[in-house]
Amino acid sequence: MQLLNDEYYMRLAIQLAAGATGQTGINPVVGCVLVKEGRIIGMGAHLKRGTPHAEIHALQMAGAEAEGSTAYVTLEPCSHYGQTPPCSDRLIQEKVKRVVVGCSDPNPLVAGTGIAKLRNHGIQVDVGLLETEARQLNEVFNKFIITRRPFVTLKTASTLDGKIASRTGDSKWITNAESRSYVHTLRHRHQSIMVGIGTVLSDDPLLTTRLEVPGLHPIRVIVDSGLRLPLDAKVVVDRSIETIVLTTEEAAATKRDELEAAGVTVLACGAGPKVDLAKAMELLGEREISSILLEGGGQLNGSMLELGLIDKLLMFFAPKIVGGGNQAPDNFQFSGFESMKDAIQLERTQVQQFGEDICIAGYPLYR
Ligand code: AOF
Ligand code: ZN
Repeated sequence: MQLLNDEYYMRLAIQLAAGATGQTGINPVVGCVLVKEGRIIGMGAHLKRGTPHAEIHALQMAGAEAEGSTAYVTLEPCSHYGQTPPCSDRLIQEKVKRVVVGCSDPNPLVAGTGIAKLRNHGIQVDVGLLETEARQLNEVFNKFIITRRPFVTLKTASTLDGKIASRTGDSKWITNAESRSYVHTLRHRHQSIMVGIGTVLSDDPLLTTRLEVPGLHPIRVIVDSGLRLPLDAKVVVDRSIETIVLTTEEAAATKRDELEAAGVTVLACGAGPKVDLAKAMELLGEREISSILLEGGGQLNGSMLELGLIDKLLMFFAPKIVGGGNQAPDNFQFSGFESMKDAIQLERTQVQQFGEDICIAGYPLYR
């Protein structure tokens, strides 16, 4: 049983924010709970970029009751004019008495100025309640707002011996139905999904979100140095969401024109012969893609890891062993390290089970 205290309301605000993960684009998810005299008088979450912030929804619900209340907000109230006016001004205007903040806003346009403004108007501001949880909600936003580069989450699905197919190429299915449906939730939560051309040629996937209830489709990003993408591939023919092909400046202009005529966006990343993946991150960032779910094959996974472009790993393991040596592809293909001490280490690891499958999450530490 949870105690009725500051933490109780902040947890509620965190839940409200978390529920909107995946639908705010490059904006953070934020939750707000307004409390007065032992009662919740307003609740809100930021639901979509360009629409009101969490605090505004909560204040709207509270109406005149907001005067003298306490606001629990997962993120520092903003102080700038973006697509919407500053929340700190509105909290001051509505005469809120105290504001409890989960974590400060890393956006250079805010970065402490929202908190300072509230304090300058005599509002008590307590910062850092459930800070780790509040910050974790926005790991994508926290990176993007500073670097303008997408946060990349690698998802793999392999046998316990790290194989993503048998030696004959069979891969249906490795993980169980529960794991696979969670992957569709992950697709909903990411702005884009990235695979290599090898995956498209061998599986002809659709790469959309298929769940029990409708979800959002991620923008499809295909890494295809030689523009081998067939015009009749599902990712070209299906128009439910944009498809972006990452290629190089030396790719054949005629194929490029054909793909563009079919509605595909083609981006040249470097001179070639291989796609410059770091440049690709820059170009996707410029298009306001802040999150990528990487579902690559071993080659793309290996290259992305080697370049230090993966921010988080979610590795699903089915409790089976298929063997096959070099003929059966691995999770990662790259030249690797001579010494174990140089291996890429994950930190903040977590384990989750999906039936008999195991998912290991962690953040790679690059030296
Ligand atoms: C808040 N509450 O619910 C959110 C905040 O273009 P705008 O007006 O939507 O502003 C976006 C910025 O505002 C975003 O980058 C982040 O710094 C902050 N988001 N702030 O007080 C909210 N979503
Ligand atoms: Zn705001």
